[in-house]
Amino acid sequence: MPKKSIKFLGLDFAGKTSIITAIKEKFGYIEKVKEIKPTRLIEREEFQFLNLEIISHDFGGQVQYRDDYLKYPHRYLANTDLLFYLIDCQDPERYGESLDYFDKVMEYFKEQRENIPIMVLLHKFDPEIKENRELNKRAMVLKQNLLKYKEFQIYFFETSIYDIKSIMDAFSTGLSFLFENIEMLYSYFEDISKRYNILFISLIDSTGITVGEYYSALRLIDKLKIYNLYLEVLKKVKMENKEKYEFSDILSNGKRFSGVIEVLNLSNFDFYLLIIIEEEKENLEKTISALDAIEAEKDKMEVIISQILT
Ligand SMILES: Nc1nc2c(ncn2[C@@H]2O[C@H](COP(=O)(O)OP(=O)(O)OP(=O)(O)O)[C@@H](O)[C@H]2O)c(=O)[nH]1
Ligand SMILES: [Mg+2]
Repeated sequence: MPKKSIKFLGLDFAGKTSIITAIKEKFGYIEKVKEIKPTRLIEREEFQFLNLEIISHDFGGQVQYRDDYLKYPHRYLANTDLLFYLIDCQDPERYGESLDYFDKVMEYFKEQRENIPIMVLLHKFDPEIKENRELNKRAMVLKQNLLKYKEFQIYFFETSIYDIKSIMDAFSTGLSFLFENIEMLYSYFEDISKRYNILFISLIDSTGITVGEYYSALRLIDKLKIYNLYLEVLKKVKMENKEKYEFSDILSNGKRFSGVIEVLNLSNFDFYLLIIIEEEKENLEKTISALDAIEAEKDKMEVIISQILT
């Protein structure tokens, strides 16, 4: 099985161990997160994601450890496939220190000519302060500061442990870079979304990591609603050992949607396929036949997944 090494870096107290815990648990982790102690040196963990063996490294961020990493960067940073860099956006007094650390880490990758994907997480962007102007201005400045690393593909995310979707989005996007042909799935989803008027389609692995998704003009609030619904349904599907689960609800614009979550086995891996379509008023049959038509596309999905995994 191919091995991939992912690393979480950032200052102490940035929230690295917290988000790793959130990713692992997905629900009911807040109490657990509150008990997390500062990480000593590096915590290594292994998990499987589709056909990849992922080795995750949580780099303790206290200054004595940072000094060590930067003194022997080759020992710590060589063979990285994907980097998550967390900045505590609620602590502007330490932005300078964090940018300085980031700079030194990037210096190493630059010297090695390792053009790895970098996910920068502006973390602790909590729901109740998301709209705060001061915070958004600061986030903008941070992003501008990071534009100078032109040779790298840097992606920004605003994350919070109080919004599991924000964390899973950042994590899933990062992992998707580990697959060369992932674009195939994206364009396929875009294509069927247009053909069947799909509002949202997502292929999720059995541990809750999104492999690919596509959504047409959905408001954030609706995305969150659908994601929470998905988590709930996921619990039910798992507990009741169901293969398929249908549901229906209302969007923030008052329109009704129908959804289905289905367990699919593609290329010998279990996935959940989540599809949301807008309900045709007084024409439920049309909605149902659209869902059936999408189901008939499974063979195509199988082909695409197998190509991505080779
Ligand atoms: N408000 C808020 N607090 C958070 C969030 N994520 C983590 N925290 C808090 O931030 C503190 C530090 O979290 P850790 O996960 O231990 O930070 P770390 O980056 O692993 O720290 P080191 O292990 O020392 O490098 C804890 O008190 C968490 O509860 C978040 O999204 N919002
Ligand atoms: Mg930690």
